[in-house]
Amino acid sequence: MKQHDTIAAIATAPGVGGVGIIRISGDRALEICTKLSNKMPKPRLAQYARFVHQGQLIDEGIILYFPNPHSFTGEDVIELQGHGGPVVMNMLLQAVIACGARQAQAGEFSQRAFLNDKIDLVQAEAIADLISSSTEQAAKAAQRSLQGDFSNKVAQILKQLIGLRVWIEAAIDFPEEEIDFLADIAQQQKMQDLHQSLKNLLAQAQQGELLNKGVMIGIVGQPNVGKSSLLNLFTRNETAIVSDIAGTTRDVVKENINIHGIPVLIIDTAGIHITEDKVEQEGIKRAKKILQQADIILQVIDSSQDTEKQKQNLSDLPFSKRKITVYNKADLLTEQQKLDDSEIHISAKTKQGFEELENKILQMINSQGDIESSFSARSRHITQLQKTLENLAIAEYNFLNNQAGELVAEDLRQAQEHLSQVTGDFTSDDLLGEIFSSFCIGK
Ligand SMILES: Nc1nc2c(ncn2[C@@H]2O[C@H](COP(=O)(O)OP(=O)(O)OP(=O)(O)O)[C@@H](O)[C@H]2O)c(=O)[nH]1
Ligand SMILES: [Mg+2]
Repeated sequence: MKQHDTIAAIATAPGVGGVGIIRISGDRALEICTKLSNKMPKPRLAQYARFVHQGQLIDEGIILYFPNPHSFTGEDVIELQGHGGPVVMNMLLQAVIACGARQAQAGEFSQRAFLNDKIDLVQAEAIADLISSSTEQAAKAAQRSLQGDFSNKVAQILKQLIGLRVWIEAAIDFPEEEIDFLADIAQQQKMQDLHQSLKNLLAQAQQGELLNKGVMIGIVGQPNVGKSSLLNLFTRNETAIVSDIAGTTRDVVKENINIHGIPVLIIDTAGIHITEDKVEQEGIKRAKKILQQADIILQVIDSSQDTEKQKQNLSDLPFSKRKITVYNKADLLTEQQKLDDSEIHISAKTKQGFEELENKILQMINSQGDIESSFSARSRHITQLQKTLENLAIAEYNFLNNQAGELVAEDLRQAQEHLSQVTGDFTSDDLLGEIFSSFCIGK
């Protein structure tokens, strides 16, 4: 799909830097560059130039020219590298606009790369995720998506799905052949394999989404059990006030950390108990809200007090999410009770058990195996994969129960449509607008 206007933006981060880059993409990129530099740039060669507009020297720097289709956007692309000051960059951008370009919108370069088939939607989103990744692991995962790890898996499943559709459609179109669905064990097996591959991909994508957006961990428990002390262990700082007065923490305390490269938002909350204090009541209300939003809950128990009673007091809470019960103050115990897998003894005071707790959290996040090979994903992808799986499950049910071929075919068709939306083969303009508007300008 060809875009006819030429777009331009400052591609480097706002602020002061050694070098600043203006990126121009479109049919008029070369003409604009020649007007400003009085030079005819050579493809893929760095060339020194003076950037002059209306007789005024704006800056001097380097020109890079990437002729279509071998450029990021697939169009003619020019990069003007000048001095990285916001004023000079802005003057240069205004001159580029005066010569015939228009200011690019957020994500418009990537959108053009997508529309010109240089990248698919998953890869375009991976670019934004790579730029905004907050840990090394997240950046590596985004890079793997950008290199096509996720897209290739989708393409593989799509191929399996299309193979099945072809067979079913043929069975419908040529009824005289009397293809008996149930009798065809090979097709049954293919359907089951497809189902399994899709389930695996969904699990990997869910993992990738966690790595991309980060994990929210909420610390909850009764007052004085050591929640804030635990938060401070995670942040390796005195982030929250710790005291022996019950009800010290009254508000939600949030901090961004990373656990072995996984971005984590860790949240300390007010101790949950029955109180007349209005401020504490509000704090408890907020703590309960965190319970519903967090991906993982650390339920902290003071092991030097009546542990059963504490658990009982917390039992009304909506712990629907993954939960680890943390028996804190283990240093005060002479004997430790035996615990199951989702429980752990620690001491926020001596740090005993803390590493084990971090590992438990990692296991919980990394239930799909190797973080080193996971790719980044977004909730949009998860939704589409889930919808694909739903349609496939219905198709499989109808297939195994020897229902009309048309029924199976329709669900397989819908499954294919949902799956194609992941990489953007079938995507509405509205959705594209929504996706690319979250990008930064110049990308
Ligand atoms: N011996 C021992 N004391 C601890 C441990 N963890 C916390 N404490 C003490 O327990 C008291 C309460 O700790 P906090 O971290 O403020 O507890 P909290 O759960 O945040 O309390 P609220 O904010 O009031 O709900 C403080 O005096 C801490 O020093 C531990 O592992 N061992
Ligand atoms: Mg506290």
